[in-house]
Amino acid sequence: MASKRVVSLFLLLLIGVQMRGSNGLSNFYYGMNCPFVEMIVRNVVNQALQKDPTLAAGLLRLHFHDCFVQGCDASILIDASDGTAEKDSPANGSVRGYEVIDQIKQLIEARCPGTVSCADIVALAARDAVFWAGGPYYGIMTGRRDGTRSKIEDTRGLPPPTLNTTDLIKLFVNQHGFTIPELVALSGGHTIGVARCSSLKNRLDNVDPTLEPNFAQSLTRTCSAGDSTTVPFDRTSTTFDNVYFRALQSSQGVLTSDQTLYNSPQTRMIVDNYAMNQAMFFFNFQQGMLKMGQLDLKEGNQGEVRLNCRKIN
Ligand code: HEM
Ligand SMILES: *[C@@H]1O[C@H](CO)[C@@H](O)[C@H](O)[C@H]1NC(C)=O
Ligand SMILES: CC(=O)N[C@H]1CO[C@H](CO)[C@@H](O)[C@@H]1O
Repeated sequence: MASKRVVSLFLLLLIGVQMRGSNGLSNFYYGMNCPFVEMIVRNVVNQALQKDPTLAAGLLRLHFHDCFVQGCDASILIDASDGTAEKDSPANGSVRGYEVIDQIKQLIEARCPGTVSCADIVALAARDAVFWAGGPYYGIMTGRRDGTRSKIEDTRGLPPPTLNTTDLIKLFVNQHGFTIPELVALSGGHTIGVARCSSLKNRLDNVDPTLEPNFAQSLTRTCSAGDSTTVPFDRTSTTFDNVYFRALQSSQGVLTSDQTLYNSPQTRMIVDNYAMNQAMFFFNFQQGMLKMGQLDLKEGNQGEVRLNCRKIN
């Protein structure tokens, strides 16, 4: 049995090396023409996070927002002088980490010009950020192409914080093909980072009965300082762990879309499982991230490899 598994693992690896999937991704995509790409990304991410550990959350969210709008094509990085790009949407307010991506891109362009897409850099940086914060490490395929469209109106596809489980399932499962355990695990991305009070206002104006009363009071006190005040998603907001799910169990989820996962019959048991078993959370998070990193990729030679991540060539 064991040897059979080893053989099939080996075969899978071989296939991965030699074939590009139908979506154009492969392992070792840059193996010949930019072999140091993963090392460069890791070094810059590690340095940036050593200076500012809260940026791990920024880099993870950047990848999520990129992939959910027009696929993983780095469209979120585009600057528009007239304020009509994806990043100008209120839904993108507070997205962070753009400078880290710029820095990585610069170093990579110096070594292998015009070779590595910004979309791949975003995916690799998110992976390394999760690992740096204590989360799982997973190998990802590369070969994404950068998009040439970035429009504020496309951000409709991003979930607002007020969604309930029914609507989250519509978006993640019906629309994007994730499983329900993957939806819950990906929401666990909120194990790192913060939300601005504007994102949880809906729960404080008329206090949401699914909020633990003392926690509600403390949020109200914090948020009296203004809409842009931030609150951590859980009490270990720079560590990637399963404390987020324990917070949900004690009605201390920050967003409506967080707490709903514990309060709905379709997802409650999954939250309980992840709260008890961090390895199970990590495994499903990793599966979810692999899927997310391959959403709606450009086919064949569509798109481009952007030279400056903020500008279409
Ligand atoms: C399930 C639906 C989701 C909703 C409704 C949602 C919504 C939000 C909102 C409202 C914020 C706070 C923004 C602010 O107030 O500044 C936020 C932050 C964040 N989200 Fe999500 N999100 C979702 C899924 C995800 C997924 C799938 C990931 C990644 C796997 C993710 C990663 C993050 C991270 C890391 C932060 C913190 C960012 C920081 O500290 O700068 N979210 N999310
Ligand atoms: C979820 O929210 C939608 C509106 O956004 C509402 O129509 C639906 O009834 C809600 N579902 C549950 C189970 O509360
Ligand atoms: C990073 C960035 O450009 N964020 C923008 C997101 O949208 C808000 C509201 O439109 C802008 O004020 C931010 O500058």
